Amino acid sequence: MTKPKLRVFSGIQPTGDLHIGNYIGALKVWAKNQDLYDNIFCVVDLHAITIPEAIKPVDFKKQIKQTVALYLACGLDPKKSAIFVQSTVPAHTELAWILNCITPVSWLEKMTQYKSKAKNRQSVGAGLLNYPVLMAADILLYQTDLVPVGDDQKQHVEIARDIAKRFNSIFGQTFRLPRSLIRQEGARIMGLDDPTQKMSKSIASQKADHAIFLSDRPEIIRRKIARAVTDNKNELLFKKASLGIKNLLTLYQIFSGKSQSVIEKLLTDKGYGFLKNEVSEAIIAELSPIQEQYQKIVKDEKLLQEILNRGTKKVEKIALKTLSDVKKKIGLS
Ligand code: AQP
Repeated sequence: MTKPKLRVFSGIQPTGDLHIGNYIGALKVWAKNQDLYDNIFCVVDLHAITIPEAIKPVDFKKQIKQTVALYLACGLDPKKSAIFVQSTVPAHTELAWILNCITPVSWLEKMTQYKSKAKNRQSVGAGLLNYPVLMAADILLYQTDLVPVGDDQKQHVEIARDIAKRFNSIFGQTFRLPRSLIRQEGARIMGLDDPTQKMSKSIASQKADHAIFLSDRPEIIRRKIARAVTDNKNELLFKKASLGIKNLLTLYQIFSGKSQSVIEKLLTDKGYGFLKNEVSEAIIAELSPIQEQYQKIVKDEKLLQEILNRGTKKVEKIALKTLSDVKKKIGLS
């Protein structure tokens, strides 16, 4: 008998144009591994409203469709992966409430992303603090084995596992314990303008040269890479390079598909200008077909809606089964 495939669940917030960090840390891994796993991919719209300024009723629907179109353009195949929007399956919020009741606030206050997003805000919504509990509900609802994410989300997968363990130990075995699936190279792509900061949508919305978006035209990509932070050492070895150069080398490795040793040989006696040119062209070569596909798919609203409806229908059954087990365990049904 063949062993059932491990279940994979992951999601991205529809908070605007996606950048190459989202692509490398999440989308590229999702698409590449589709044949290996039983895949569920979500557009996590309820997470996107944890920053209240991000709620724009008109834009939001459009951004959800654009995110789904990007999923498809990056290679997600609806025959191999269920794709749906988080808020269309109410079991996510219902389970999140139950998990909220067993999660110590002290665990949530320790989350790095909460601390950095809450910093410098006059008022912090409870949703921002509870974000990891909703993410735990997303993951646990589908009895997920693996969560492919960038390195910044590792702590949130760990807390989902801790919440599952806590629930199981109080009420008896209910949830499978999830693990993160994080790539070795490129798990944390850094900002081009500041390689001490993770490349992020929120910084990119304020700083023009911070990130490369999946929709950027070739000339914009070349300009952003040309302006990326370097140094005056001309050190092009992966182990010795400064943060900005290491980031460019990593981008080159991922987008060219070449190994580190081949890249180091190729860059012998070359300068940063040469590296930047190679990086730009490698990114353009990979993003151009994705952009072409995206332009075709995004116009087909009917197809996008059909894919989402099918995805919702498929995952709903799994979600309702888990929720029903949980309710029985705690005496709610
Ligand atoms: N810089 C990055 N390098 C590698 N992976 C990354 N991810 C995000 N930034 C990088 C991964 O992309 C997925 C998208 O997650 P999200 O939409 O929930 O956004 P996020 O993690 O909060 O990161 P963003 O897109 O940069 O948004 P903001 O500005 O809100 O922080 C996740 O798998 C994430 O790990």
